[in-house]
Amino acid sequence: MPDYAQLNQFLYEGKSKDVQRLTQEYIDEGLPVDEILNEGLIAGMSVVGEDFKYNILYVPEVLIAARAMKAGLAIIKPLLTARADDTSSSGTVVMGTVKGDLHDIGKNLVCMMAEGAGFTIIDIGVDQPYENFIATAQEHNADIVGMSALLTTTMPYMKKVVDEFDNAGLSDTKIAVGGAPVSEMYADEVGADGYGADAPSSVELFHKLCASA
Ligand code: B1M
Repeated sequence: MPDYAQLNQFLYEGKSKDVQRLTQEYIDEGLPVDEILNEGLIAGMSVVGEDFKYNILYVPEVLIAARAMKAGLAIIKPLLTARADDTSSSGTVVMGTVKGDLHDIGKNLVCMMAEGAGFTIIDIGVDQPYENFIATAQEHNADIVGMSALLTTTMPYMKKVVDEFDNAGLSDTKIAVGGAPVSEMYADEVGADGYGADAPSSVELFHKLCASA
């Protein structure tokens, strides 16, 4: 395994072009994509998160680092979304970040991996009210609705969405939740059908939820 410190550092400094170049170099060298993702990109973003927490970094720097993260993910995306068998869909998933919340890197990663696993993904983006989750799920006859929240102030909105699905008579639609402050226990508390800790486990969860539908 190479020393991913250089990639971590480029991400921390928000150097998008260097992040893209080095990510591509690692792919060309044949390094495992999940290793580049976890050790290079996600680990770099964790340091950003820590320094943000302790006011060593501020919103503008974090935004630039997030842009660099997205630049790296764009290089990896084709490898994550390439399907082994693209003839049939494993199921349809509507994914979005809840109202009031603008974080989308983790959600996007879940979308990419689920797409690679054969799911049809309808990504409705960030800051989404329950009405959009419901309307999109109905329009696409979704098997699963996945919600992301990164803020302790926005995670309670997940319960609102679950409740509104029930009120609309759509309790058959499986609801999955995730995001850094969310836990299995919280998922139970809001009445969701499952919790995804990270992108790979979310894909496993989607398979399980579709099988139990
Ligand atoms: Co913000 N931010 N941020 N931020 N930000 C956090 C979340 C924070 C923990 C930072 C900190 O203090 N250490 C903190 C929240 C504290 C809290 O709520 N208790 C915080 C704050 C406070 C804020 C603002 C309020 C700051 C301000 O304005 N003063 C503000 C809020 C804006 C808003 O949303 N209304 C804000 C803004 C921003 C930026 C815009 C600058 C930027 C987001 C850019 C973007 O997403 N396009 C940003 C970032 C980048 C972060 C951190 C540093 C990194 C998040 C990230 O992308 N991680 C974050 C620190 C942290 O999380 N430690 C932080 C990498 C990503 C791969 O991981 O998103 O956890 P994650 O996703 C994982 C899993 O959680 C899971 O799978 C993913 C892949 O493994 N997952 C799911 C995620 N969603 C899922 C959905 C599923 C399943 C699994 O559905 C089924």
